[in-house]
Amino acid sequence: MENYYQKEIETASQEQIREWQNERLVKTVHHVWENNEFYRKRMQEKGVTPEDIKSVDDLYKLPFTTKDDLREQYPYGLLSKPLDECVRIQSTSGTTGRRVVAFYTQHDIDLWDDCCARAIVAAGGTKDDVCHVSYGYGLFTGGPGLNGGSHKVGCLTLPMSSGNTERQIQFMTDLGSTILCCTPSYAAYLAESIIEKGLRDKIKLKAGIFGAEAWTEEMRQDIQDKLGIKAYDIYGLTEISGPGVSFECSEQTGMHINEDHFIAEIIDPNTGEVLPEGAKGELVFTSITKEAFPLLRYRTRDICILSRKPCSCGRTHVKMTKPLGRSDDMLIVKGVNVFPSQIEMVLLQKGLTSNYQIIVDREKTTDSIEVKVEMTPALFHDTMTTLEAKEQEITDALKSVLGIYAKISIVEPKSIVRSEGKAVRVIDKRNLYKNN
Ligand code: DLL
Repeated sequence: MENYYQKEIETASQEQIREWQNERLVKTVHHVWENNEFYRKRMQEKGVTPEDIKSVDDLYKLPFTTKDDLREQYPYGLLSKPLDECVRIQSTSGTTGRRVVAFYTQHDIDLWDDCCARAIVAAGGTKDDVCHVSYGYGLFTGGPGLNGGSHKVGCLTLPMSSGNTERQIQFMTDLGSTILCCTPSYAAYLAESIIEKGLRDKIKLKAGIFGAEAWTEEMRQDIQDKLGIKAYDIYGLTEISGPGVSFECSEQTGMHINEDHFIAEIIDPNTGEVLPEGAKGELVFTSITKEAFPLLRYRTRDICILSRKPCSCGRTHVKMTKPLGRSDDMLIVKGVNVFPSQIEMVLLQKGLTSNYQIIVDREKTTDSIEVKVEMTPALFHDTMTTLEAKEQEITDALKSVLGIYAKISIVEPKSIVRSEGKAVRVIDKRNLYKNN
């Protein structure tokens, strides 16, 4: 326990954690009530005032916040601090018209960095490590989050960002990277490339901090074996700050949620009812230390289970399972959040119908997405455009909306199987949630 980054906080008693949460929740509720019209109205609609919230026991009285709220309030509607006190914006991956932006004061960045630093320390990181950050930098939170955490731990930080695998491996061998931070699929790709190049003996990696997308235990084992490291999961979402909302410790049996900053609840996604510990349901977070962009009861759509079983690492903060699925239809393809509705919008704009199917697959370590859509009579009679040209036009339009390449196949009318119930729009062959 020598190198604990914030030991007093991470191993605090349940009573102490509750005390922090009670006090910070009350403060946050007053803060949004006084500084954010959206929240004030929402609370008034529910007949709640800040005086009704005295402790975590009153949390259920507060309204939920959803991704749609964030989209509708884009860009400034959920800001709870004057813009001139904010120093950073980050955004979810994707898309025109559906962007979600999050704002940070310097205080918010400091706390986010702390959360990521805890994750690095839990993976065995110290100031003597070389922390190789291959999450994307920019609007995506992965790069900036782990970068900040690595600085706090005092590691030598390599801000590699994603891509350019040759250069990644060269720096990794030349500079002796010891901790790798990236998506699990990129880690698997890097591992394969390292082995193919015969460089396995030249790397000094000891740990990996992998998240931002679902991955299975088999994938963990495979990466661990190939790279000779211990692979740790890390979870987070842009709306709540980014990576580091929760992270794995040496036990590798779920991720500790930073409960001094976030209150977690599990709800029934259909009724909104709060479920007891151990029940499977949708994870909801209330951020209790953020200034610029605090969220009340934010519905993550991630399906999880919480556990307060004592952990051998000594940390007392509640653990969440890996996400076991989603309560909406969001896909994560090549690390990018994709909603089928975005694809449908493009198809309809291009004169096609909603008879389409999205097939997501993973060839070794690379995700692919194919959209099959039925030809319409109008398209059929348009002798001026070839099928290939139309496919290309839709591919380009999808690329600009999704930010990733999707293969388009225009197929015969009525060739996509009709469903008697809900249409099966998405076939995800990756089975990423299968053994979680
Ligand atoms: O993915 C933040 C992040 C960056 C987390 C780097 C970990 C490492 P978003 O792009 O907003 O933020 O996507 C958030 O990704 O609601 C989950 O569905 C999914 N997700 C994140 N981490 C994990 C994980 C970042 N460890 C959405 N396992 C979340 C499974 C994850 N899914």
